[in-house]
Amino acid sequence: MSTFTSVLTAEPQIVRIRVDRGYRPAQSVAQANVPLRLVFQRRDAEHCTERVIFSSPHIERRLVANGTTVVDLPGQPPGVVRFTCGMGRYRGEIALVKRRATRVPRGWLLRSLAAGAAVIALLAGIGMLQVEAAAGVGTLMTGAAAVLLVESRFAKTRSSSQA
Ligand SMILES: [Cu+2]
Repeated sequence: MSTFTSVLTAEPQIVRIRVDRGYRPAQSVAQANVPLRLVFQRRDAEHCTERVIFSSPHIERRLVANGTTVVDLPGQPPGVVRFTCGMGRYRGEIALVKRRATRVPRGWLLRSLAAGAAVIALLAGIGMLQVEAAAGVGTLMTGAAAVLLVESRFAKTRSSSQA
């Protein structure tokens, strides 16, 4: 299904970060309260990036030069986890966000979008389309489309974490 049920499993979510005289991406978003697996792919052998230090939990790890190091973090409440290199020169952060509390079935959203389009077409057809009404329906449709977009992004995150 297209809901967030997969989040409830014990599987960690995975964020890949390339380390090459800095962190790419320097900013990531992950879900709060879900274990987080960071896969650092270090492409340099700089002394500077050898160690990575996290703000929460307060841990430090050594990153293999020109290799991959996995760092597992526990599920944590919403907030920002910051990490830096040993000297604090390179910085990165991961925003932990709450997943949507309610499940919104994709079918319902698609029907809402279709209904919104139908209403606009109907009102336009009988010459009653007011600017405000069109704006209101348009806003609702944009909102529904945004939810679909966010949902599919999370779905993508989940599926890539299975790889
Ligand atoms: Cu450094």
